[in-house]
Amino acid sequence: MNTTQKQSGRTGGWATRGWAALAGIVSGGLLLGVAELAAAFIAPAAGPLLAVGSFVIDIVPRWAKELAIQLFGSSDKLFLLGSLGLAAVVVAAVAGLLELRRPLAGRVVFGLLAVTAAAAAATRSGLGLVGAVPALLGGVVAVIAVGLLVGRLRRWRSGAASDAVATVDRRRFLLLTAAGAVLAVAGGVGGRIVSAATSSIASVRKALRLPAPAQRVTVPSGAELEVPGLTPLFTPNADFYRVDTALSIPAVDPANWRLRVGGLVEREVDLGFDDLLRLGVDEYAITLTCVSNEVGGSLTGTARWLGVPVRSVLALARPRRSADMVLSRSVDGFTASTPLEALTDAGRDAILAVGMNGEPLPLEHGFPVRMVVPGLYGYVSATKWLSELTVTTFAADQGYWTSRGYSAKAPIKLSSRIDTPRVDKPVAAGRTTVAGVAWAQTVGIGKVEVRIDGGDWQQARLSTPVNRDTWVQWALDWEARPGTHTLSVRATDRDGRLQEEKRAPIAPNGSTGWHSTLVRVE
Ligand SMILES: Nc1nc2c(c(=O)[nH]1)N[C@H]1C(S)=C(S)[C@@H](COP(=O)(O)O)O[C@H]1N2
Ligand SMILES: [Mo]
Repeated sequence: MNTTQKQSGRTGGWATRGWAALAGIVSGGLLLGVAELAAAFIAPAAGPLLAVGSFVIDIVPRWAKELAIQLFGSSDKLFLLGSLGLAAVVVAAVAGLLELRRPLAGRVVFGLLAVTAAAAAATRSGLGLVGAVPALLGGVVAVIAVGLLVGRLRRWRSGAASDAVATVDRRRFLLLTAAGAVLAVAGGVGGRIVSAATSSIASVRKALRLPAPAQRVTVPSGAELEVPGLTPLFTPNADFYRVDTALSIPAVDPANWRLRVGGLVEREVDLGFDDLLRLGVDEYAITLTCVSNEVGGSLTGTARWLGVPVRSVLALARPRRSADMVLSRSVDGFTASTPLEALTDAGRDAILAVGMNGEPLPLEHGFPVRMVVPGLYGYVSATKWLSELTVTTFAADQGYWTSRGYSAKAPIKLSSRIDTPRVDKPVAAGRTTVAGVAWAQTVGIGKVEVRIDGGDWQQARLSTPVNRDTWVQWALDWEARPGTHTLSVRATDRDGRLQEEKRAPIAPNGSTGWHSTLVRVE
């Protein structure tokens, strides 16, 4: 074999391209690894994956977000990060190939990637220019790495005057690539370890002692029907649905937490965590519901919230007459528009919650302070990681989801759901119990009816309601005959209004329709 053959056969060959792609992937790994490590010391949100991910969440169209929630539920963010990671691998491989074809081309790609991620981090994380540092550092390392690795590769595959020299170049390329890969992984893992060690918020939360409520929720007897498969009256924190746009959970230390109340007020107010608690904490049972909950869906849950009435805080600021809305803001930029009267009405328990089911709020549910307003969908009321209340008007301002096509005002719609039996679990013929939950926050459930196949509507028995803001459980005994049956449910609230039968999608202000399910009896 002579040298010229070797040259054309090698640099253009598939093997060479494979090595170049690998060099690109290792360089991309170095970009991420170095940036994540640097971000661990600065702020987790400044890591390129999270920064670009947050940016994507804010710009993707509504249907894509809905689809993601529908397909992946609470794992929607894992899916997003996975897709981004996959895309990063592909782009990095292409950058390696480009660098092989034309020196500098791959370096330019990594430079552009780093600048994009840096811009996303600077604008998204609220960190400003500091947020750009990790991605830029990672970018510099990746640019150097891809130049070096592909340079070596080119020498190995083409320049060799003799096989001995080729062997040396080959060894150098492989060694450098392996070293790069090890460094990339070490950077990523190191970043994780450092951020776990420095994110002490979990331990701050654990150590936090909240005051005992002056008034506790009293649970009447008969509030819980004992039916296997039925949703419990209070949803354990670990099972409580989670919906938010936050890729990394904001870390807010109650010691540094401030709530600023401003806008159309007589007096601006700035409260710390203890100031808030001094206004008086009580316990409230409230069923929270997401606008994205489909008919029969599970994006709803009930907790005993420990909190302070929002009206106590607003009373300090004294809203002006001209105001009709409060825009609550989270440290992560999310906002919700809530009618002012829903927050000042003494008959409605709108609260700033600090506790959930006997514990401080879990980090993912808004630690240390969130809003909870009975009767309004979460996106217009339940701001987590709360930082600011701006008293304003619906004419002047709008919340996060309103600018993305959802209604500015969104009361929760009267609804009911069958929990058992389920379509995927056949039941034995004979006496069985159909059961589920129904909710009409602020009004209360008056009646729940069940229809089996084409039969008459039969009235179900109801659990004793805790209050008008929580769901009730319902149950109906049924003599099940073998075969396939259709069960349907509908509720009527305490004002005598029947649940809407007509199907409506979740956008722009919540689904409607009676829940039905198929059951196999054997
Ligand atoms: N900061 C922040 N708060 C938020 C959201 C969010 O995306 N960011 N989502 C809202 C929505 S749409 C709902 S339904 C509730 C869900 O609260 P949970 O996750 O505690 O169940 O939080 C609300 N508060
Ligand atoms: Mo929601």
